Amino acid sequence: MREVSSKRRLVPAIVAAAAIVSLVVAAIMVVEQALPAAPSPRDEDPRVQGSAHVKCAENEPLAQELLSGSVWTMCWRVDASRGLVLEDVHFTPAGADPVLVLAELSIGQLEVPYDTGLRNTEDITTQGFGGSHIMTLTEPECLGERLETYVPKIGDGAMGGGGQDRAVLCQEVVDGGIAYRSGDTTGTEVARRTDLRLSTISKVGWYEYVSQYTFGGDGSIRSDLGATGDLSPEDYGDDPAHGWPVGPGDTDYATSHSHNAVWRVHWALGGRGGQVVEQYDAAPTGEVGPRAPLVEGGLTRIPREGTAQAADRRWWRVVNPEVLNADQHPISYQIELGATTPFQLTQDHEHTGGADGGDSDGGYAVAFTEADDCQLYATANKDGSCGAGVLDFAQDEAELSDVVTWVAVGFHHVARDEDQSPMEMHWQGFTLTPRDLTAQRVDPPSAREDVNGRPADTR
Ligand SMILES: [Cu+2]
Repeated sequence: MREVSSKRRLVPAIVAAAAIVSLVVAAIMVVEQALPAAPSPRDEDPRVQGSAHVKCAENEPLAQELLSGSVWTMCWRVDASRGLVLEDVHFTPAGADPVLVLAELSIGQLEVPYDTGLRNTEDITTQGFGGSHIMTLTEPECLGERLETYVPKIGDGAMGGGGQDRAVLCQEVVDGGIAYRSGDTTGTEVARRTDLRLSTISKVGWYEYVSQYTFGGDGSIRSDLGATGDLSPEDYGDDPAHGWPVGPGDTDYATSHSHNAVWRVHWALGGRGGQVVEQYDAAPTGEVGPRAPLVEGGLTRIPREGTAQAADRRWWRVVNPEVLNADQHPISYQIELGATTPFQLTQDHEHTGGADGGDSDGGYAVAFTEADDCQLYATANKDGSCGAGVLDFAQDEAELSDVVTWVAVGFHHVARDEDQSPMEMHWQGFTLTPRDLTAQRVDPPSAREDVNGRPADTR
């Protein structure tokens, strides 16, 4: 884009010159445009796949073009424990080559401890979001396409018991609202956006959970867990410190509890391996400038496995330093938690602290571990030989390259009268946002195609 900008600055001179000169210059420019662009490091990198034709082990690949002209492509399957598992997730920005973003994305645990201390469940490892718990979808649950896959009746089907093809995945294109609006003296640029939304419903006890992944036309990935169904009929008391009265008057205190969700995000940005993790922090320096307080921010590399806490103005990113966008910036994705309820997984109590930046009680907002196909669950990991959970996985502080991020997002549920009945859906989740994946927004309107950096007329 820098080359394009410098040509633009030539335009007034060309207009002012003699007609024959401008014709010659224009001819040169046409020839230049017809030549293939010099290959960028991204084009040369063999790990960036030349097309998003993914091969999937179980189901046909999903592919969806959005209003921005960008395309998402990926594989999907249903795991007996984790439910919906998305694999080989590619984003193709409008007019550009596909970029592999994630090797895999799924939930890694959902525990629901009750505030009285009398009950706790680990829904993913004891019941599971797949198998008989994943619901067949009907029209009210899915206005888009309902996709079938084989679902065993018992566990993963290894013990027999049969199964059947059922429509369990919803693929929808949803309105994402206003993508941008920007008016100036030459006019107003405005566009809406559409997003690809994939969802499943899993019934676990009295709760019914919606696993929802929203792939934005802008390259963003939003993971959400929605909870509906009904309050557990067994979990009522009379202590206001542990519940909220949902019956008439001072009766029927539904016990408060937490929905502690941890997602497992296995990165493959620009190809598997070679991923670098960084934490960004910014803080006021204490100095005050002529108009405002000074704030300083910057990146710190997280070279090894460990955990990290949320803090004001803090975020993390996973970078592939070998793959550059057209601005010569390394491509990356940012992990954004928004405001969430912090928690400590019940099974992590025995641990004394995180390996890197975690607080003393073992809780974390995000954890980074080196990928291991045996390390699938944040707690109660089924194959104990490689550790019981995230804190075990991170304990040897291995160097990070093939990175898995564990994202912990809690929801402390204090019931209210409106939760009966059925309960209105409540949501918790996080967003992965592209940072410098492309040199500009993926779909600039033609009038803004040359805006990349400080506008030339203000320099
Ligand atoms: Cu709840």
